[in-house]
Amino acid sequence: MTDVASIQSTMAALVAQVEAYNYAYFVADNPLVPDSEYDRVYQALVKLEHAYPAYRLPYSPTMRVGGTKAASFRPVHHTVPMLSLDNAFSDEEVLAFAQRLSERLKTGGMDVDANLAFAAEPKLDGLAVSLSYYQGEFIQGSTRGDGQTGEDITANLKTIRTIPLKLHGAKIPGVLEVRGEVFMTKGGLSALNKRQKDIGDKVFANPRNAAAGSLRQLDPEITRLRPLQFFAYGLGQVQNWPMPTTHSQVMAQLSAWGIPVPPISAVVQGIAGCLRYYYDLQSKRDQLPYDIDGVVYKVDDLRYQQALGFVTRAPRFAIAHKFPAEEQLTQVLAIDFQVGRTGTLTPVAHLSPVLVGGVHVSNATLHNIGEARRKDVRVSDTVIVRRAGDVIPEIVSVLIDRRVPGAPVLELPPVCPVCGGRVVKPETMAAARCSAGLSCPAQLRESLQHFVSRKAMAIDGIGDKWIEQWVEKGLVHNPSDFYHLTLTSLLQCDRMAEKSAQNILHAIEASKQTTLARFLYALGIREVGEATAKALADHFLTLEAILAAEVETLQQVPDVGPVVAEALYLFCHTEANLKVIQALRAAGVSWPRVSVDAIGANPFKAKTVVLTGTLAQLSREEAIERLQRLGAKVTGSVTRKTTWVVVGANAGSKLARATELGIEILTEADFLTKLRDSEQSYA
Ligand code: 5U1
Repeated sequence: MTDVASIQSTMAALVAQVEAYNYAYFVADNPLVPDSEYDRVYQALVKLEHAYPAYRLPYSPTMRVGGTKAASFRPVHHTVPMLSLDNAFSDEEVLAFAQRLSERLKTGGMDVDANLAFAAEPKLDGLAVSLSYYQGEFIQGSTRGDGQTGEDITANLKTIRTIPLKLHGAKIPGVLEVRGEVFMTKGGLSALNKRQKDIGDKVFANPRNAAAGSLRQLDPEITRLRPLQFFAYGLGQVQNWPMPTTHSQVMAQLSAWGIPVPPISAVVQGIAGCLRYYYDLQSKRDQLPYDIDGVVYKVDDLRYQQALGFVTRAPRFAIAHKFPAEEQLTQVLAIDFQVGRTGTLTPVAHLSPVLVGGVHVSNATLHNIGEARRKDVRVSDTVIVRRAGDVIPEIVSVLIDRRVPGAPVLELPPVCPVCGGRVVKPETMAAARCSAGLSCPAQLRESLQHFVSRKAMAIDGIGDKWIEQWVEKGLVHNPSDFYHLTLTSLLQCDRMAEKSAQNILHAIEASKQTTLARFLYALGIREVGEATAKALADHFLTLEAILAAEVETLQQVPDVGPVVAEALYLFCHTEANLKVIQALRAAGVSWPRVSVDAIGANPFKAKTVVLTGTLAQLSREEAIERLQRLGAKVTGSVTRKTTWVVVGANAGSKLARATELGIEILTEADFLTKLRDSEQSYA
């Protein structure tokens, strides 16, 4: 082989290798090699191309970067127009579509039965593009534009690594135009928005805007940094290719050549099959990594497609069955602040009612004052409201150009809107809080609801309505007052029957026997959720020990960091809280006390242990199981919170780390003695 031939063949082999790695990583989601190997091969290609630029292949993956900045986008004429789709918004409209199809086919002499096959596909919420391949090489890419003329965005499309620059496989047509959608995954969008926020740039309201904004960049270097993806949905111009007989076969062939197609497409039978596909995908919609706004049904048989033809801008053989929109425009009627259990002020926008994703929405959360100000939502604004899955409706963004001049900026109320208490907002926090504690009726109501809830004191039969009445009538000022309710006081309440009152009193009485973890959780201490309450109870064993602990001591508990420790310390050193605790205990709330003997006998309880090296007398699994039975937490890395590091043969870096941090080290013999002693007296 001549030198030139050898350079060219090495270059072609490197190109093929990098593209194979790209395909496996980006399309098949199944990486073939670690990143370091990818980088090595890629750099070898870059080096060779740098040394011999004349032999650089036009479809080399290095051509995905470094496109020059354009002054504008050139127009591109679509020889085969890029159509759009008719929409159906209900099952009835889909049935009418099917009816039209079969009538038209019958008139044309084709008698189709009710089980006509349809290709069913997700309808992605992105931007339609056309990719032109000549002899298998990607030569041009364009937007849809008005369907007849689009814009040349070749350089930008080349940066999308799932779009093959060269098709692989057999019988590739001389001319092939692939139509499809460029989109951004939900994860890609949130990562991009985080980056945008960090650099103070504008964030995108949805994946569609993000995809469109990214593709219409004059500088491909910007597009390259955007996490764009592509799925094909059909063909434009094709030359020198024996067409398969169905759309699904076309899609399978595109996939075989390396073009990404949606993995959740299916061939279904009749309209019943279409609707089943629709409802199935609708129920999985939230779990998909990308946004879809409906599904598309296409008559699968290409002869039927041909016979059905087109109306002005849409094919007769296909229809988009849209999901109920998850975003709608509406108007902000008012914004008020709701006060939560721990005093947090949450701005809530009251909206002109709209149907979003099939549900009536008239309120949306603005999360906190920081977020409301970032979005700059004002009363009278026209806003995009969004509801996805079970999530509380939220305002995505404001249509600034529709703002009424002079609409006032949202201000934090100077005092709590419920109790008039002082409102505080530390500079570093996004949320503001009412500082009045339980003397604020809103915080009191929420705290009482929390106190009686299932995972806290589990007092059955006390609904929000009763709590509201008791607070209003002054029967309950803090959780300990539940334990002083009497039949007489309960019967003063509207619509309280004697039987219900007795049931409530019975449930209150039964709740007195509880556990330390439940009691701690029920107190509603800021930052102390159910798991933290359990960890605290396991670690300290007694309430007195928790109340007496310093911030540093509290932080020895697994998963308790400085923020939780500070909040807990503050709670334990606030007079009003101590009084409530005292009153609860005086009313008879109690839990089994752990005897001092038991504490002494079980040194492993709530301790964090790391095992390192090989133990001779018991397997690692057995050691972990026995430790966990004694209430220890076994972790994989040595930190300041580790109590003991058990060292077997050939211990390595963990032993060194333990020594560095001054953590107590147990030999296997020490460990076994301690373990057996504990098991005898405790397990
Ligand atoms: N999945 C899918 N989306 N989509 C959009 N298929 C599909 N087909 C389209 C369009 C505009 O048009 C062809 C039927 C021409």
